[in-house]
Amino acid sequence: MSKLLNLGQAVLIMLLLFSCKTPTPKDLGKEILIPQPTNLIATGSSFDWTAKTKIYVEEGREDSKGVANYIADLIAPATGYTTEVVSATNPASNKGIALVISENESLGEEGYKLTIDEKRVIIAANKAAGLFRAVQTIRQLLPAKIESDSLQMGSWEIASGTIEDAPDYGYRGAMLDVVRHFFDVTDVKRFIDLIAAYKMNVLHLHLTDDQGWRIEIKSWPNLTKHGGSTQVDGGKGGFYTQEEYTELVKYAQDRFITIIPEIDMPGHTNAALASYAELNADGKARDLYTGTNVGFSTLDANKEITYKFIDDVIRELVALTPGEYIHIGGDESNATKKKDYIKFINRVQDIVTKHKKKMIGWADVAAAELEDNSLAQFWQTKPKNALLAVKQNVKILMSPAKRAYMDMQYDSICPLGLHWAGYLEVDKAYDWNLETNVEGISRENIIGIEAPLWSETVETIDDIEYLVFPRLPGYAELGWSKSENKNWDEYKIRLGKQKERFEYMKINYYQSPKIPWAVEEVAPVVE
Ligand code: TNX
Repeated sequence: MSKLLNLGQAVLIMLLLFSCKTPTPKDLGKEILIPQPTNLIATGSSFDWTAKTKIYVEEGREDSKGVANYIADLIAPATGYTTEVVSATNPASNKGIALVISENESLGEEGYKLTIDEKRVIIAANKAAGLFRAVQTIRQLLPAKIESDSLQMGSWEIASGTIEDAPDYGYRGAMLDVVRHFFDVTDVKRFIDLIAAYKMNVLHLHLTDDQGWRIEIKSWPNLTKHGGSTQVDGGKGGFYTQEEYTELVKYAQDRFITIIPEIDMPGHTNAALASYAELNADGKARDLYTGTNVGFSTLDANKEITYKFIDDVIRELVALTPGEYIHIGGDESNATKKKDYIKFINRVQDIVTKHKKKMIGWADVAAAELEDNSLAQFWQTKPKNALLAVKQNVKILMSPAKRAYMDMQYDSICPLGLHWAGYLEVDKAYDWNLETNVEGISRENIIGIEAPLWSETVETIDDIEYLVFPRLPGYAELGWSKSENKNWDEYKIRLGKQKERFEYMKINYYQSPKIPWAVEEVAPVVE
């Protein structure tokens, strides 16, 4: 049997190697891309990625080489190709694929220019992050079966033309709650891969809450030892060692994604309060908590040990965090007196600043005196707190629960999720603009978009995928593409044509009845 398979594979590879054909006419304008790029010109032909195609990078550019290896590895299982990555003084002078850092400032941090003809694919960007985003476009220009993890019959043609593209917003993220249910390193890497495919650049990890503490803090070991030992409904919980967390940070970095860690406080702290008696106002350790209520726990704003504890936690976390932000939560501190809450947030902001990071908090933190470079994350159904933040000249991260909470059920029969902010079908999740969502919060106040996934009802990676897909590509587009180019009736057709891609990627997606699910049109093959 295995001999037979080997023979079959060998024949397939021979066919692919020796098939020599004239370029297939293809219309770049008809290709399905999410997010929609800024500018696209089609030239009616195609580039054929064959077993002989090489990827050229500029000599000494390890970052470009990393991107080249990433796409070479990504296409390997389906094509059977081992695409060679070659360093060259002038990559674009060779036939094949060239990655070029052009230092063209107008392309910004993540913009790119793709020039595709019959002989070359030239990917130019100002920074390696732009090359990586461009490679996601290339991925979507290849047939859907490129996503398969087993050998597929080619060919692997990319429609010709040019694409010039750059994101509208610099912050495009998703949040994963790894507390209510714990997700291991493998699951989080899968989540990172999925958001990377749609050009997102931030993963916010909600690492601590009432039900668990999920990041090792060496100076306070009981946080994970005891505080990490359970989860919602009493499962065994879990946590990341600092080494595992570093591995995640690196995995994300290789995909030009920044991990923003969140330590939620002063509320949502039962796991810490259960781990260390001295953190409680009455000096008594709390019991572990496996329910889903919110708003009952609080650190004591009036005890010095509280700030010593936070300083240690932030110091250790900062050492693991290359990104510029630390998220300090600050939501639903219903058990904290208002004056204590304000004092607490002000002091925690000072601690974050002392460790040379900027603070993000859920918009509730706007009750305190925020620094100009802090961020407030808008989530509530009413924008009162977010407007208070704007008054303080603080930028807003848009995550309105009614539109952007991926843990909201799609409809009343959805087997997973909550509905306190309403049901959230795919159309409602897409059909809004960041700039017009709240009166008084406009373009200049907004840093970007983040779609959170809370995990009270979410237990497995399949559950994650069901709630995240197909809403997430829409959030990615809301952050990337200019709002004047957005239109639900047009978008839903593009989304529907992702069906095969989702299936080859083995994504457990929700087959929303709002979407005209369809297979991709196969381009005519000219012999
Ligand atoms: C509100 S959003 C919360 C979370 C819950 C979520 C469930 C926010 C800042 N707090 O603690 O998990 O609702 O949707």
